[in-house]
Order: sequence, then C-alpha cells, then structure tokens
Amino acid sequence: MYYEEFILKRHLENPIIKPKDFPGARAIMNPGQTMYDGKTILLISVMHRSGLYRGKEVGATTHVAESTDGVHFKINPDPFLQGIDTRVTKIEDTYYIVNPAPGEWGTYGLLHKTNDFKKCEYVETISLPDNRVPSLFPEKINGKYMRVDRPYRAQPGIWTGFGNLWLSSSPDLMHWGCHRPLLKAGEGAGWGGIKIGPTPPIKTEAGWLMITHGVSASTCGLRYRLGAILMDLDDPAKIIGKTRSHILAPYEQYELCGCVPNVVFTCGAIPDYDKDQIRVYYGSADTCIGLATGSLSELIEACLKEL
Ligand code: BMA
Repeated sequence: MYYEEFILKRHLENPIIKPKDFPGARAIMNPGQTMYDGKTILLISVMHRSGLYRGKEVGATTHVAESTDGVHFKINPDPFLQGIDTRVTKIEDTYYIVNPAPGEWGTYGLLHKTNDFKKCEYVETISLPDNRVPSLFPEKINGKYMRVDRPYRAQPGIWTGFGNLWLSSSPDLMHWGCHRPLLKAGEGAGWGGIKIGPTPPIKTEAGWLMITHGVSASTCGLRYRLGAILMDLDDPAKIIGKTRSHILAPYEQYELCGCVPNVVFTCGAIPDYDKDQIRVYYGSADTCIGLATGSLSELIEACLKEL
C-alpha cells in the first residue's frame, strides 16, 4: 500500500461483494446497511448486464444480503425493491428505507418500510426532484422526526449553491418542513468541493455522526471520497465537528477502475459501540462493494479536531 489510511482501514478480502457473486450482474454497489436479528443486512443495488431480470425490464434491483460475520454475505435472489442507493434507518421497531425514484420526472425520494427484510412496503414520496435520498435520524429530536437531505443537484458548470446539505423536520415522516441550511459543499473540506451527500446519522455521546460522500473535480473528471461530520445532539443544525481530511478515497484498483472510475460511495455505516468500531460498506467504482472499518472514538476525535 503506497498511501496512508486515515481512520478507516480496508478489509483484506475486499472487494467483499463482486458482480460475479450474482449471475447476470454487471455491477453491485452502494448498499444500505443495518443490523437486524443479530445479522448484518446490506441492501445491495444490482445492475443487470442485459437490463432484464427474470425476463422483466428492470435496469437495477435491490436485494437483501445477510451475514453473520459481516464479511461473507448470502444474497437473496428475489428483488426486495426496484432501484438503487437505499438509506436505511431503524426507528423504534421499524426499518425505514429511502431510495431515489429515477425517471423522466427527475430523481426524488421514496419512503418504504419493513419489519423483517422480507416484505417491503411503500409509504410515501417524501421529496421533490432533484432530492435523491433524504436520510432519516433514528429518533425524534425535540418531538419531531428529522432528516438531512440535499435539495438540489449540481449541474456540470454551475456548481455553486447546488451540492449543499439541509435539515428538515416532520411530525409523521411524510410531511416535511422547517428547512434549515446545514453544510455548504466545500466548506473547509476538500473532499466535498462540489457536492456532499447524506447518510442516516448515527447517535454517539459526542453528537450525531454522519458519514458523507463528497465530490471534487479533477482534470480527469469527478472523484468521490468519504468524510464525516458531527452534529449537536439537541440541535443538529449546529455542526460541531467535521473531518477536513477524507476518511476514504479511491486508491485501490477496484476503486479506481470500473463502471464509473474514481468512486468510493456509501449509503450509511454501522456502529459497533461495544467494540468502539464503525463499519462502512461502500460502493467501489460503481462496480463492487468494499468494507472499511475504524475506531468510532478516533473518528469523533478527528471530527472535533479538524473542524
Ligand atoms: C451518484 C449516484 C451514485 C453513484 C455516484 C458515482 O450521483 O448516482 O449511485 O455511485 O454518483 O457514480
């Protein structure tokens, strides 16, 4: 390895899920992630080589992959959802899943729920285009459900003001308002120069920790990296920490080359509080899935130090 890893360390068996693990797949990427019944659950986005799955035009399907050791996964071939890039948040006993609805109307957020990762029920459309994946907090704050989202999409050439994060609240997870600006793309962190993308915040004693992807421009095109921010527990509109350094950047061959080169992208992370660990299952080059782990307390410390 010719580069220094900062907090997150790649698993030696990376990439842990590859297209050849799913017959007919051309890419498996960007998993939603959570724990259920003692197992690690990934909602993996499968892009099909022919665009068809079981004879139907689908483009992409989302499948449940489960594991007892967090490294070796069994993938359910029955689609759980259509589409890609799911964000999963457990609120009380229900798992809420948000994913982007692609199509001619632009990309907007769909809310679904499940209690068993067998059946997935559509709840409501919760954002207008172009707002891909509002990411829900796992509990109410001051009596309201809350989320982080990115209400606009950056357009090539008109970057300014489009890739920022916002916060909003809701009485019922369906009606959202009281919007507050949260973080501007590029503010003090090179890893998110053009746009930043949310994932479901994780509760820690120090604050709400959120792993975000950030996009920066290079002469060879876009580069997707991961960073982290920390929000105040009672007033998440206050950013109290942020890594200036990226915590993961594309360096390995499976991150540099693939369907979309130069990409590490995550839809969440899993805290293992008793081990002081955070696990990040991430999409590599929009082609396969890697695992990187690090110390939760080191990550929080870096957020506080580097703000
Ligand atoms: C984003 C999303 C992700 C993808 C990333 C890099 O806009 O489309 O699904 O991983 O771009 O291509």
